[in-house]
Amino acid sequence: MRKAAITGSGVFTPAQTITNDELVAAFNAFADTQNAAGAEPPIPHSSAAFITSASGIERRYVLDKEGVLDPDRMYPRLPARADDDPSVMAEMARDACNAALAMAGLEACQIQAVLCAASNHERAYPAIAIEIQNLLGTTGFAFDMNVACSSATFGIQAAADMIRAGSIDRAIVVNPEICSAHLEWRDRDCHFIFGDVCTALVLEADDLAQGPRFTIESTRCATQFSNNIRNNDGFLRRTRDQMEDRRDMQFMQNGRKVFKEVLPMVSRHIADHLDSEGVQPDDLTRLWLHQANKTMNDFIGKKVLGRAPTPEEQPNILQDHANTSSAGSIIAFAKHSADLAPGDKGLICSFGAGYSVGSVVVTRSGPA
Ligand code: CO8
Repeated sequence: MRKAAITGSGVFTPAQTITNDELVAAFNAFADTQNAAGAEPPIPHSSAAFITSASGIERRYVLDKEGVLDPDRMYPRLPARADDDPSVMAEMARDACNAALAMAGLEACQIQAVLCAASNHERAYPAIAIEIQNLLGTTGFAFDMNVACSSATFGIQAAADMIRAGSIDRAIVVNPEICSAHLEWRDRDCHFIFGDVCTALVLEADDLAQGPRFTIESTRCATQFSNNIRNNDGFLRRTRDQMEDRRDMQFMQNGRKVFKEVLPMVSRHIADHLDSEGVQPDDLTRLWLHQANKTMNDFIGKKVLGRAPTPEEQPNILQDHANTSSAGSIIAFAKHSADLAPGDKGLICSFGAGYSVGSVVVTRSGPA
């Protein structure tokens, strides 16, 4: 069967960053105001030391720092776009896609499908992906898809399947994540978790690609229902009697349960995937894991390899980006894959809400 390969990657990062200290100062100012006004129960202070030790996150990129850090607002300010202007997500995507196309040495008109795979979409229709198609000048078709944090790997499987089946030769899978707009920055339990970013991958039929590439050997996706990561926002919102700011319309999670339940699911998923492909854990030069929590990644890496992975074998980027939902494992891949030699194998794996888990086994191929 025809194979697909990843021939280009691109990352768009917003210009502004928020450190843990800045974030905690804003949160504590908010808590002090609420407590002075008689908040019941009182809101405890957040702590930068807790954030770093519980998650490994040190800072995050955001589209609008000022709105998030304003204790009277604690929400990004992103001005509305006119109907004829590109959406924020499509603009982020254009930058990431152009970088991926340049790396692949392709023109946009050679791409026949754009999959915008992300946790949230700026509008329901006419699809962010079709807007991206229009901005870039790609041909064929485009569509949006959402599998929360696993959107990118599920998108890779969908695009690779189309290439393997022969319906297209080339696709872009793009993951614009504006997590700052869907995070409750006033919730101490999760206010530190997310950041904004966009990643893009160019996928091509392996037999058409000339340059260095990552041949996709195999993909595997799985879902298993859980309520532990949830948001209830959606098009029925204005039909509800209670219209004001409802906490459940933002990101909600039971982080401890997620931690406990997702770890065995992901470790087992990766082990089964490698086993069915006849790949030994020691055959892997690199693991590009979802970037939610450093302890979680340490655990999964150890379970998969049977020993603690080195930072080179399993690079983390969450200290600089925080959790960027579907984009996390792709940032790790984009930033830490250029040094692999022909024949080296690696595994991209994402996991999150659903629960969902997606894994992609790749081999570095083409010229050195
Ligand atoms: N500062 C100081 N102390 C704190 C803070 C804080 N900010 N927050 C909690 N604490 C305290 C608690 O009060 C508690 O105190 P005590 O022991 O006295 O009761 C103590 O710290 C421990 O609290 P937790 O049990 O909540 O802390 P954990 O050790 O579990 O760490 C984490 C919290 C870091 C959230 C951890 O549970 C975690 O990372 N879990 C996994 C989360 C995960 O992977 N989620 C994936 C979600 S992402 C996804 O799927 C995509 C969704 C779509 C994206 C949408 C965009 C917004």
